[in-house]
Amino acid sequence: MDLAALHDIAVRMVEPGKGILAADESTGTIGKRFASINTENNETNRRDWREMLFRTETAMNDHISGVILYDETIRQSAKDGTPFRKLIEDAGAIPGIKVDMGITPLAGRPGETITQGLDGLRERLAEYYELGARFAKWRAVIEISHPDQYVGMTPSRGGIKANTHALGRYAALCQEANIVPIVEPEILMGGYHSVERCHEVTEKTLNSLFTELYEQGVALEGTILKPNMVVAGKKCKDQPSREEIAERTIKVLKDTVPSAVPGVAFLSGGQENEEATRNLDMMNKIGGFPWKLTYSYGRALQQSALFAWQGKAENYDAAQLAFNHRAKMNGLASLGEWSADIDAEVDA
Ligand code: 5MM
Repeated sequence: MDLAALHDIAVRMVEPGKGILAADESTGTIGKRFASINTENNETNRRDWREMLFRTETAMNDHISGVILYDETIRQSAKDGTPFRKLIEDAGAIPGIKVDMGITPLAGRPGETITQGLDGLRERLAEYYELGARFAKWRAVIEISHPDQYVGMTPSRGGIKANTHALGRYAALCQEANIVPIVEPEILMGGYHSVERCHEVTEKTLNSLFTELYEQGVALEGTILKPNMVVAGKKCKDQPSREEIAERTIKVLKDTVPSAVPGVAFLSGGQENEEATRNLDMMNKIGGFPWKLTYSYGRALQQSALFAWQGKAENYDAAQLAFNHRAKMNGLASLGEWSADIDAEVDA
């Protein structure tokens, strides 16, 4: 393991004013996104969509530090034959790869899931390194049960432990292959739970995660955390203010994440575009923490571009404008320099 090289990549991934584009939707997930714009989920459409993103110059050059790719995408080329890897590198961004193989029910723990993909991971990582990947991503999914459910409430201690253990094993294998691991324990934000409950579960999960990373010999200097923000479930009646979200998220991170970690790149998790930008901005306006706080958004970076595109070549420019805009706004948020006025003005 070359720790200096891993640290260098991790620092570049959270460079000020930049963040990560999560374009690693599996074929099923991209199908759901395409269904929302009545576009067929075939290889040509997936290629055209992602080529449009990777060729958006201002966004890619100025606001995207790295792109998380899916297995199909890291092997794919643009229409003119240029490998996607090269398009990304030419924009000064780092190619990354999703290596988890999705979730399956966790035996013995009804209502909980475990992420698959450890078998054969050493060999897959070696191949992905050859294909140009310098960081990877593994997502664990933690779901909070309904507040009225007392028997079998989730997540259980065992469920958290199983998922964070897998994240630790994945991260150690990545570093052995000189690939920076993004560790993503996502507490889902659907549901009725309160912000207090999300706070409690996020704290337990991150505590367990950093214990696992320590016990499995993972070097934190070469690791990036991709967590959820501390929010209430979407169906909860009492929604916290942006100040409360920012303060609780910073508190949980300070209580659990060692300062050796170079950066925290949040997932958007179903937040509205502007909401995800605004919450990140608020945290950076408050400041006073040892790590860089930035974005690793999928939907919150892509959604407006997807709707502008509608699966049609004639909407290419409109889609690039929309992607540029969201990337620029999130770039500002990563510096604590965003405002709703700038967002509306530049959008217009
Ligand atoms: C982009 O979507 C990623 C892959 O999801 P699937 O394995 O379900 O296809 C996903 O892991 C994503 O990187 C994170 O959830 C963050 O994306 P959002 O949209 O929540 O910012």
